[in-house]
Amino acid sequence: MYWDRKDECISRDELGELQLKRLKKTLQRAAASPFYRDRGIKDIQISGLSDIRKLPFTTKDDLRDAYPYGMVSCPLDKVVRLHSSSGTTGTPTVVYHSIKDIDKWTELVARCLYMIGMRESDVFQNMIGYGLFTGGLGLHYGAERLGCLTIPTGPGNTKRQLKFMKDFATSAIHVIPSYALHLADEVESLGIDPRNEFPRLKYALLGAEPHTEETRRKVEDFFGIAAFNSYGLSEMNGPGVAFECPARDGMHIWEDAFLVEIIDPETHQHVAPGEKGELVLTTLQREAMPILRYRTKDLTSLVSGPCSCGRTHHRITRITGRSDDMLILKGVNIFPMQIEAVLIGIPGVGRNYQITLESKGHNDHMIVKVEIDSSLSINDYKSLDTLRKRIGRELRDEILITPDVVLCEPGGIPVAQGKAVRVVDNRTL
Ligand code: DLL
Repeated sequence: MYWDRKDECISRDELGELQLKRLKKTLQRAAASPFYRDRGIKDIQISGLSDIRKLPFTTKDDLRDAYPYGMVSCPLDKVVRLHSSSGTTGTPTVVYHSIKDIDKWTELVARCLYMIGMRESDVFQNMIGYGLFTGGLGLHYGAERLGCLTIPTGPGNTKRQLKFMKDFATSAIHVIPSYALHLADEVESLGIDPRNEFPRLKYALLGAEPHTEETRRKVEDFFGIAAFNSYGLSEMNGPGVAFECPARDGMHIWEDAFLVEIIDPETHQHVAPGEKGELVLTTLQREAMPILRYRTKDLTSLVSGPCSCGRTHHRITRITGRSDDMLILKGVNIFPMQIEAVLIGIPGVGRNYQITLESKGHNDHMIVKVEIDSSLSINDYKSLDTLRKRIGRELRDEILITPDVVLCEPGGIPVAQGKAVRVVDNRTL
């Protein structure tokens, strides 16, 4: 029932001791990186876990500022891999891993998969992006460690996914929730009965973007399987940070690998137990690039009571949103500022723009409405067409998603009374 009973069912007292030991070691390691050296980490004394408050927060901007190597805390010879957060083509946030780091990450993912019931006899089809994104390789290594037959299809090419699912009798799929629904649509439009076509399919692992209980249920009912919520972020390895157990009442967050805090995003104080706030995480085992008190910006709450599965690690509730303006479309992280930066650089673009997100079928879709500047006429169709195509192309290069671009006259977008409303999210997912 457990991948590693000792670690997963450790008593809370023992876990506290282990965390303190690992936190001290982490600080020693972090102090060797230029970034944390400049922050005076070396001089901060930690005698208990509550002293974590003495440490500074780390943000995504810090990671960008320290690019490329400012946060590496071991000789580069020991670094074997880098990953980056999805969606950024500007200065990315890069995370480095040693062999040991990859091994620990793999163990955490294997622990998650074993927890939901997967075993070496399973056939695992990994429909998530390989490459800089952590979703593909992270799960791939974990599933191989378990001994599963692991099929690295990556995302897209739905017809081939379905063929492989049938031909190889796939029993577990890893998929972003919006793509799972798209897959269901495709099966339906082909007139296939999923329960006959994929009789061995048992599990869907859903992660990398927010989704509702309703989406989970839709996936489960359509395929006749169990779907599990999987949470992670590249700064903390990627997938394998928190995962649902069969009780599916919150995601166990692996506290032997991450120190968990929930803070009020405004005051930065810890919220009362069980209250919603921003998740802040500290790596406890990372060798190549320890990260202290990382502001994930993800909003959740901690469930600290015992779980029927017997694991002692606390759980976090489904992520309900973010404390910043990051959008996640088709699993890709996008900041509205990236869009603004592209638009500003294009001659003919006016003062105002607005981003609308919609659900098209089960897919997310982005419409970017842009005012033209007064040097252009709304009747000059040829110039407008060239401008529209250029905006589409440059946005695609930056955010990796092709939006619909709609041009309008100067003043065509209503000016908000207070803060500009840059994003209108009409998605139903
Ligand atoms: O999305 C890692 C991952 C891959 C997780 C595959 C799960 C499965 P990033 O690209 O760095 O890493 O994006 C991390 O995605 O801060 C959340 O805002 C969001 N996110 C990830 N998983 C979930 C989830 C990967 N289950 C950011 N529910 C995080 C809601 C999620 N949001």
